[in-house]
Amino acid sequence: MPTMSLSLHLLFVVSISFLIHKSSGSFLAPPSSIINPSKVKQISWKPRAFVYEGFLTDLECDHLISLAKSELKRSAVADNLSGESKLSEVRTSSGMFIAKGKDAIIAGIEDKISTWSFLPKENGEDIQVLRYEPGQKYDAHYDYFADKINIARGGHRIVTVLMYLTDVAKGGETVFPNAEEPPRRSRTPAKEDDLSECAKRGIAVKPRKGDALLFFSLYPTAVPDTNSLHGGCPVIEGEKWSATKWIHVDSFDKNVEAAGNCTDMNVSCERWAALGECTNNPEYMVGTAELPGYCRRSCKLC
Ligand code: PD2
Ligand code: ZN
Repeated sequence: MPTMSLSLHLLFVVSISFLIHKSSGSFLAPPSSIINPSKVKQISWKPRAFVYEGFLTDLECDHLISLAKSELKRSAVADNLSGESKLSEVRTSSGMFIAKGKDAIIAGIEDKISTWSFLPKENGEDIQVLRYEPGQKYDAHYDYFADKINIARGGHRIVTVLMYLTDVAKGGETVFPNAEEPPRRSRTPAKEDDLSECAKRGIAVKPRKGDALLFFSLYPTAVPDTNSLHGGCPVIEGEKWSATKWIHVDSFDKNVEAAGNCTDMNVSCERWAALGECTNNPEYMVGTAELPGYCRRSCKLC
């Protein structure tokens, strides 16, 4: 390339990166909101699971922990039939939820998750931050639900993004006991000596501060993938902090907006409901998720 065009080319590259930094509002540090596909390594095809090395900055990890620290409560699990949240020995960590877009750092993390997963932010639940002390674990489970109540809001969970906020001296790996060893995987597995016995029972990811694991709980056909069974191995030494974003096939926010709007829009709603209009005239009284009806409160829908 002649000297003149090389310097022009360099000028172009520098100007573009300057503009990118300027548009993200930061002149000093490179914007952390950019997703770099070369940092993503596939660990399994059954289930489809990938690790992004350095997905979160140290600042983002520390921020999540500091928001969670004073709010932790013993973690619960959903009952398979009723969908109700209950305490269980299956899951012995402590955790809390951080409201979507709580501050600029949380919104930035949610932007990155959305870009990486190709799924809109509105399909995601609030981020759950978890702390595991020695001996604490999350037994093997599916992230998709078996009960109708939990599916009603946003449909099935399709993707989980699990972010590791600390290194863990020993144990605490996320393990997929049913995963099929792929003929070739692009991420070199951790050395056997570095893994706990629990992690050796499947394909495992060793927690490393800033790394994130993304896996699908459904096949592309939307059928639940039983290979996605996974667990958090007991922490043996040190403390593990992680943050989970569960993402659904549809909006997780839509129904909340509708529920927040739980009013009758006609003074006669109560009388009409008593006359059986909720069933006789559901288009007007009840409506649909997209177009809520005029008497949702009197029809006891919210
Ligand atoms: O923290 C983990 O390693 C873990 C493992 C399995 C978290 C979850 N599942 C989850 O939050 O669903
Ligand atoms: Zn899980």
